[in-house]
Amino acid sequence: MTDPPPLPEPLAQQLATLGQQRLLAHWGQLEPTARDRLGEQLAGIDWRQVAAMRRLAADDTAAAALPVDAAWLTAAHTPAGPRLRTGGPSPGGLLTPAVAADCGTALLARGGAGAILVAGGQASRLRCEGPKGIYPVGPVSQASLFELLLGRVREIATRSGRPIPLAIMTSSATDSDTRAFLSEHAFFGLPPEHVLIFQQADLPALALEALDLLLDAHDHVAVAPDGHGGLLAALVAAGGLDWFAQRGVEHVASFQVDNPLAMPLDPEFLGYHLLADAEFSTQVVEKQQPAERVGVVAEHDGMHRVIEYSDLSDELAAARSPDGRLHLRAGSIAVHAFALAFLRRAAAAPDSLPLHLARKAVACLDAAGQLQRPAEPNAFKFERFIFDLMPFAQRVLTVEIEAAEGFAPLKNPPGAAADAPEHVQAALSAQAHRRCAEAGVAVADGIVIELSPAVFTAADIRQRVPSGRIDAAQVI
Ligand code: UD2
Repeated sequence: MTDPPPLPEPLAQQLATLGQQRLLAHWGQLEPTARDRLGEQLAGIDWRQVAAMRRLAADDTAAAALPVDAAWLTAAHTPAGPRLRTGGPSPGGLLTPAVAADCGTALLARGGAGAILVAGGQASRLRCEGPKGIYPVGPVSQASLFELLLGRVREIATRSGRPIPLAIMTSSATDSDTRAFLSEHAFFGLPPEHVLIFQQADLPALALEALDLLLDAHDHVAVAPDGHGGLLAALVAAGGLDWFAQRGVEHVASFQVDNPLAMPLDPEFLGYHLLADAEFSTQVVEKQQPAERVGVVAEHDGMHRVIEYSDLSDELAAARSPDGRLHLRAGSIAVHAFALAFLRRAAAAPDSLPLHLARKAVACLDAAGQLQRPAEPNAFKFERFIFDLMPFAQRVLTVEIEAAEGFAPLKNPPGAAADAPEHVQAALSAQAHRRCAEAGVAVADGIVIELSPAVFTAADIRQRVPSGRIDAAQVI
């Protein structure tokens, strides 16, 4: 038998410099296609970035891990902003709900709004097979997250009379299944020329102590998606900023695939964003309990930031204002609006999105080449967070929304205490009950109902329920 071809020299040298030759432990036994796969993966790794990741992990003290210095955080407070449907701080009387809604409607009507759906996560907490977006959550229809969210974009575009270009971010974990699912369902009625599917990058995991890369197959390095912050670089690489601009988009709203109540294209929200001339606006819900797993928007010294829940000390998370509300209570639900020009500027700035690291249990081969699935963290994973762009924005606006109206995240498997499918379905049905009550439609007690994405107003409901009464489960 002839020896297998060696790895090309510059790459072999790179591995040797970083002491990572053990990634080639099985090279000699690999079939040619498997060898090509590993060779290609190794060639695609940004080794300068790996060196930076190792430095970051080596300095993984509590202080180094904090995205801001402790003094900034201690002095920070909750920023003021308007509240959806009820207005709020209203300098010059500009920020009224009606004026804002008109302004956002005008943006939609001139085709100036686009959207980005973030759908690259691995859904590890939900423990579902395949991308989270295909998970059925419609309480009556069993419609998937994708069907509900894309349906809403489709219906808003129809009402506006203009398409809403939608970019969907996938990852190596979700890309092929997402593409197959969406094309099988004809993009849920969105015009294919106004849908751009782009894939975020992966980053290798590093072993906790040695900071070495890991194999999770003889021909594959253990990697994970680079966090939702990966969207900026991936969007640029896919030509997405130009794609939006060519379609006349001026502002882009982003939202997460796990929240079927998300309302990124709400005209009033977009209107506040425009009237405030904000480069980065974000929806927040009032955080009630210190333990809620949402980041908080904080402001100090003219700068806004999102502080992730895991980065907030117990003491700061629990601090309360004299009125009894949490001191840092602007809970981030990851629904943002960006000026497209701001995204361009941020994309051009080096290091606008720093790496965060977390200790995770990562499946990997042991010294004998057997796959192990550790129960405890054995590696660092690295991610970028899109909200880290906030300090780069000239003007940031927070818009407070009712959690019941815009935030029902699917994070956990059935039976979990919170954010499980049954909680999401209950939230969707409860919203439908409230809308029916407002429309004067009587719904029998205990009936599960659901709003179709085409329902916006009380008049829509009355038209769909001419009898004025609902006695059995139904999609309105
Ligand atoms: C996120 C926020 C948290 C709060 C909460 C609301 C972060 C770090 N935390 O917490 O502050 O807003 O959501 O629901 O953002 N995703 C990707 N690629 C990745 C990783 C994630 O597309 O590499 C997507 C994922 O598909 C999901 C979303 O980002 O739609 C959030 O990911 P998560 O569930 O891991 O975030 P979580 O719940 O820790």
